[in-house]
Amino acid sequence: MATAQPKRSALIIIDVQNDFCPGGSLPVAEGDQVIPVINRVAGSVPLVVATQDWHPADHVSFASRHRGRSPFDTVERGGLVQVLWPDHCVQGSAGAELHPDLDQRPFDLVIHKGTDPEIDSYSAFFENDRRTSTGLEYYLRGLGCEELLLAGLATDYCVLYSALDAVRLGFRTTVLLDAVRGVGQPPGSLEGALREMRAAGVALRESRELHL
Ligand code: VGL
Ligand code: ZN
Repeated sequence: MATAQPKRSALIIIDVQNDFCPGGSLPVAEGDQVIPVINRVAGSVPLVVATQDWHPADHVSFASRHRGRSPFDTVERGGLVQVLWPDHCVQGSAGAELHPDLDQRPFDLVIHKGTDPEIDSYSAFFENDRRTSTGLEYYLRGLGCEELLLAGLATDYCVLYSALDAVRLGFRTTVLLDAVRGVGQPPGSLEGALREMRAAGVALRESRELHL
């Protein structure tokens, strides 16, 4: 279905929340440095979607829920490897709020993900079973969107999973390298993520290379 005036491209802003920025509970180095780049790009794209990691206090991804485990350990849950994290982005907490410097005025939609206590959800499109939809695919397609720009946190987790799902769903997908930062845990995950995205057909570009 196409609308009368399709909004062919969208910016997807992943998890630019206080807990992922310096001072937060799961800080990404230089996480806040993506904000000015994102604010600039968001003003020139017809459709802007932001995601918020939005976990219940007893979420399965929190190391605190697993006796004897520490953040960055891994456990297996229902056939999926789950990295354990410090408590972060608890629903309604200050850490879960979008960073105050992020300009929310151009946002068309905000999606909450990771709300099921028993499964993590890195991708903006699917929970980590890669099947349970957030609905974002239908929203974008319904508005005639074919091309996605991805930005935000973290390169090696939520941006990676979102980008891989986006190409799998058939969107032309670009990750804006100056508008993402990574966790870098385990060591090498950042380089691995870039390699995986490139191999899957995700374009990796600096924002100044865009023709907006
Ligand atoms: C993320 C770890 C846990 C992310 C979310 O936004 O990349 N990483 N939850
Ligand atoms: Zn999370």
